[in-house]
Amino acid sequence: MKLYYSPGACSLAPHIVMAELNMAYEIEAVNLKDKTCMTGDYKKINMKGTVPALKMDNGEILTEGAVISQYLADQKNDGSILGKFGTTERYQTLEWMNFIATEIHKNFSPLFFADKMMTNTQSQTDTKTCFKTILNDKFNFLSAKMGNNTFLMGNNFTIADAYMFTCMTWSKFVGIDMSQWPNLNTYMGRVMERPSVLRAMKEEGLI
Ligand SMILES: N[C@@H](CCC(=O)N[C@@H](CS)C(=O)NCC(=O)O)C(=O)O
Repeated sequence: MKLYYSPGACSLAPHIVMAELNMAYEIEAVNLKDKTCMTGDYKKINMKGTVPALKMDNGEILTEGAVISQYLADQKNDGSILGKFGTTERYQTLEWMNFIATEIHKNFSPLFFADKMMTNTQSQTDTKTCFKTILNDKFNFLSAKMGNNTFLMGNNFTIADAYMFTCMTWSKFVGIDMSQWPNLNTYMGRVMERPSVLRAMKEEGLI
């Protein structure tokens, strides 16, 4: 299978999942500015023009990162990074995935887009302040909920950790200081040490 990605974008999460599961995979970079990839017009692969997209072994394309990670975990189906069908653990992991997609990931996006989408500098500043405040709230919740847990689901690394870690790496680009939540800072360091995370980050040229 092949993952279409942009370095450091949300596509890093399924990339980590593929590495974690030791799958056979290829990756292809997408230029998100002009929506091109090695094979030409990326919109012919994913009409949405966003990453990630996964070309599955049957040639079909799957989009939406949270679902791609779920699909990848189900290929292995050993319950290691996503609980098996019917278990509470599975739905609690998916609960995290939904939270990250809707409450973390998408509240980062305006921090990247504000300068491009608005010409008025005061509007840019106000927009960024608004979304940073929202994210601060989410990280306060996350910090309290996690306490000293090793990973989001306790002792086991799951697809939700791959996604949460990916979003957290964006904090340094938008001026959110993660050191104000020492347990989250430690968590990021712990995830970063995983061989799968290092491998995926190296393959994207991030380290
Ligand atoms: N709903 C999609 C959103 C993916 C998304 O926002 N991808 C960003 C990178 S993190 C992107 O491709 N942005 C380029 C654009 O919106 O033009 C998902 O969860 O996979």
